[in-house]
Amino acid sequence: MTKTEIADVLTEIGTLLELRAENPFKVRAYTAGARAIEGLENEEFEKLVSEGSLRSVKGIGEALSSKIGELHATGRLEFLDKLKASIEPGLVEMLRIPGLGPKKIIALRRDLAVTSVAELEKACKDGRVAVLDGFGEKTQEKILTGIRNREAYSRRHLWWQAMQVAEPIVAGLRALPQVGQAEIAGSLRRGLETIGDLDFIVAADETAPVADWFAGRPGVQEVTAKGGTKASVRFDGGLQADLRVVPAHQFAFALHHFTGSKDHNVQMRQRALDQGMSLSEWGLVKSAGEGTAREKAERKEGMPAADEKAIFRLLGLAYIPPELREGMGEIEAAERGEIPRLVELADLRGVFHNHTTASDGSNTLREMTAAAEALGWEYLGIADHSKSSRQANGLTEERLLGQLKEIEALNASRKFKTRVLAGTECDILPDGSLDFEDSLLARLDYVVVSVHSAFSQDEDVMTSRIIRALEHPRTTMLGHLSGRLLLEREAYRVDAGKVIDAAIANDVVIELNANPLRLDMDWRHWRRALGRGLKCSINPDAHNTEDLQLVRAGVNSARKGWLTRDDVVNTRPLKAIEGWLGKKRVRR
Ligand code: DGT
Ligand code: CA
Ligand code: CA
Ligand code: ZN
Repeated sequence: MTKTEIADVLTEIGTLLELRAENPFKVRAYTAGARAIEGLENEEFEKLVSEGSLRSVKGIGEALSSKIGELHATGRLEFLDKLKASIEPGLVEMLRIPGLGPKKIIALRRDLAVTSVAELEKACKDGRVAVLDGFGEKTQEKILTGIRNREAYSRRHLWWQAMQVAEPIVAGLRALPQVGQAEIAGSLRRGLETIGDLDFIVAADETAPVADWFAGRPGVQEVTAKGGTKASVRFDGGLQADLRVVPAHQFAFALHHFTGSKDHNVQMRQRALDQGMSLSEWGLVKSAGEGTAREKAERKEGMPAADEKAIFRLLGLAYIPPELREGMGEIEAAERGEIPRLVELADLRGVFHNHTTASDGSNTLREMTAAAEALGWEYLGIADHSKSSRQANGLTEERLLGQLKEIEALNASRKFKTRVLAGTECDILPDGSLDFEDSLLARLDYVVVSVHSAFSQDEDVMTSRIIRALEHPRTTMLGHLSGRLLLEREAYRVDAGKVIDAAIANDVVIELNANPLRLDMDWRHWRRALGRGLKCSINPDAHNTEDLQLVRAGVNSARKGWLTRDDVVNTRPLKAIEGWLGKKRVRR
C-alpha cells in the first residue's frame, strides 16, 4: 500500500475505535499517526519503511510502526479486520451517511437503540432523532436525505453516460493555461462497461487554479475533497470524479497507476520488484543496494518516462492498451510481444441489427440509410422485429416481404452510396424454433436470432433453446446472448460456454450488442473464446439514427475482449460480406 492509502487506513482505525467508545488517547494515536505520515515526502516515507526506522518520526510509536509495516508489505492488517468484526455492521454503515460521525452514532445507539440504517430511517421519520440532544430538525432532515441518496450514490454508472460527462471536462482541463497534459484514467479509460467514479490526471505546476476550475463545473453538487494535489466532486445524479494534479515528469507514472486496474498494477509492481526496481504512481526507481553514493543518488532520481510506452519499455514490455489492463494475462502477452492490434472504430465498414419505423424504431428506412451513409458505411443491415414481438410492433410475413421490396427498390435507385442489407431480428420462440418459416427466411440476406420472451426458463432449457436456434440453417448471427440490461435487469440464465461452442460448430456469428446498456456478449466471454475461431459482429441495435454511433461502446468492449479486425465480421468490405452471405445461402 502507498503512503496515502495507509494514512487513510489509520484514520479509519481511529474512527472505528471512537465508535467503540475507546480511550480518546488511543484514538488520537491513530489520527496523529495518519497526519504524521501524510506530512512525510513519499520517498522519505518509503525509505523509512524499508529501513524499519519509522519510529524516528514524531507521533509514530512501536505499535503503529509495525502496523504500517504490515500494511505497506501486504496491503492488509489483521488488527483492522478484527476491529471491524467487533462492531455491529449497521453502525459502520452509518458512518457513510453525511452528517453522522462516531459520537452521533453512539448517541443514536444509546438513546434510541438504533443499530441499522433501516432503524435509523424509521427513527428519523418518527421524529425521534430531532428531539435528541445535539441533533435537531435540520440534522434529522440531513440524515434522511443522506439515506435516500445513498443508493443513487453507491450505484455504478454506464460507460457511455460517464463518458458524456468526462469528455468535456478533459477537453476543458487541456485548455487551461496551467495545464500541460490531461487524461481520463480509471475504469473509464479501460473501457469497462460500468464505472464507479471518474478519474482525471493532470500535469501542471500549480494545483489550486486547476482544482478551482474542476470544482466549478456545471452539475457539481458537492465538492467532497479539495486540497494538496487532489480534488473530488459529486455531480447531480451521484456520479463522483477525482482529479489529481502531478508535476510533468510524474505524469506518465500517475496516468498508468490511476488507469489501473488494481490487478494490473499489482502485477506490474511485482514485475518491477523482480527486476530490482520499484514502480509507483510517482516513478520507477532502482531499489537501494550496492554502488557509489553518486550511483545511489542517480537511482533515487528515478528513471524518466515521457509516456506510458516508456514505462512498459523500461520493464521489458510491449505497450499494453488500457482496455487490456485487467490483470488477465496482458503482461505475459506483452513480454512475448504478442499484444494484438485491437479492432478500432475506423475499421467498421457497416453494421447489422438495426430497426426502423416498421417495428419499434423511430426513423424510417431512408433516414437510417442516409445516417449510415453520413458515417461512411458501405452497408446497413435492417433487422426489424419478427411477428411474435408484438410489444415491439414486430413485422408479419406480409409486412416483412413489403419491407424487402422497399429495400430492393432503394438499392436499385442508387440514391445512397450505402447498400442496405435485408434481414430480420427473428424471435427465438420458447422451444427454440424460429418465428418465421424457412422459405421466408431464405429470401433475406441474413437472419439475427434473439430471445425476447420466457426469460425465466431454467438454465439448461434456455441453453438448449438458444443452441437449437443456432443450429437452424438460416441463422446468421445470435443477438444479445444474455439479455442483460446493465444496472437494470439481470441476464437470463444461460450457459455461455455451451452457446459459444454451438456458434463455432454451426458457423454462426455472435453479436456484440453495442447498446451501452447491453454490451452483450460480455467481453469476458470474448476473451475466453479467443483463438477458437468465433466471429463477432459489433451491432448498434439502433432504434434511431443517433443510435448508430453506439458502435463506439461496442468497439470498446470488443477491445476489452482482445478482438482484432479479423475477428469482427463487420470490418469486412461489402464485397466480402456479399460473398460470405451468398455462400452461406448456397451451401445450405
Ligand atoms: P471504478 O472507479 O470502481 O469503476 O474502478 P477504477 O479502476 O477506476 O478504480 P478507482 O477509481 O478506485 O481507482 C483508479 C485506479 O487507481 C485503479 O484502477 C487502480 C489505482 N488504484 C486505486 N487504489 C489502488 C490500490 O489500493 N492499489 C493499487 N495497486 N492500485 C490502486
Ligand atoms: Ca474510477
Ligand atoms: Ca477514483
Ligand atoms: Zn434489436
